[in-house]
Amino acid sequence: MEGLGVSVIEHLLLHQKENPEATGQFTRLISELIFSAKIIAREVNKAGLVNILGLTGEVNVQGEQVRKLDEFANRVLIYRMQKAGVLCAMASEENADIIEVPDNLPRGSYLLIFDPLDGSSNIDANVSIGTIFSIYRKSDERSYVTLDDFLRKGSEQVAAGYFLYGSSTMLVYTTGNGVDGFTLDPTVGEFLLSHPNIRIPEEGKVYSVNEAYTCYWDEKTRRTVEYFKSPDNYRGKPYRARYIGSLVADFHRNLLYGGIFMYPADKKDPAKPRGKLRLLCEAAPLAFVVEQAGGAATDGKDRILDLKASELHERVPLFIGSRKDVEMATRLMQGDG
Ligand code: P6P
Repeated sequence: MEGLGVSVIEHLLLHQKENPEATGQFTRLISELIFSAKIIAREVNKAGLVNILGLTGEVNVQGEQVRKLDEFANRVLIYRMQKAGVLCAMASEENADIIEVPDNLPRGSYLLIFDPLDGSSNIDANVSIGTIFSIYRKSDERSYVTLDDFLRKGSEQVAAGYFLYGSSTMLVYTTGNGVDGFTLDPTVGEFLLSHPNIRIPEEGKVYSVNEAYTCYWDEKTRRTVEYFKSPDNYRGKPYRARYIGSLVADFHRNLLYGGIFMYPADKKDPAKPRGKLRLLCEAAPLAFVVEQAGGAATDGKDRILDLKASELHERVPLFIGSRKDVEMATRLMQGDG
């Protein structure tokens, strides 16, 4: 029936036979993520109206000032996902260590890694921000969880995606059978299928990078970025510069329109020689999404999904987006361009 729309749970069940992950447990996991995102979206959308903006005065494991919405989103996700009965443990960008499900609560066989509110430095300016999530299945029958359960290759993810809190609230995710986008219809409180089978254009017209750091890049990085600004690239004209400074917003625009997002290694912070973005809760989930949409993601040398994290908050350079653009950037970063 026209106009009634397909909710994300209906969509998941419709494709149940294609999705080995679309078990009752997995559907419950996605449902709880959605419920959490609706609560977060409610606060994000009224952030300007209540005193939830500004800083808590605390600092998170990344050494970044924690804004109240960051903290709120983290608390909502941990609280709801612990009660969902589908996880054995989780990890948050905001927490130094893994978060186990308490013994008095039901457990499942999934592991969840998330960035509760990425782009938080933009919260006060009403710029789009997002929640990024990555889902693994526990790889052994042991009842207990260790850090090693999380230090996996991104290719082992069973699902990944993000919520984007912008002009509308969207959910974009994959279970390994392509990428679908859902938009929250606030009048019915449901995420409805709005972008079925998203495919990223093979080459883009946009490059996204913070060029304020040019002075901190090595020569290969500078040459790679210059390529996209030059009329001598394979398009024969410069790419357009677009950089929001909110990863989910920059990624989502490039996913729909085509383009490349780059956060290269730089020398601005000796504590972060591999750049600012995290492998497990940012690069790996977005790499799964972009590859399932026909794009690519590398660290300037290797495929992101082939990288095995050695620590929970490992950082990684990120070149992600349209396949041809990422392949060219990676060749240039290897001095082969
Ligand atoms: P910079 C936001 O803090 C974030 O983690 C990503 O959302 C965004 O892509 C990046 O940092 C922006 O970093 O150094 O350009 O301000």
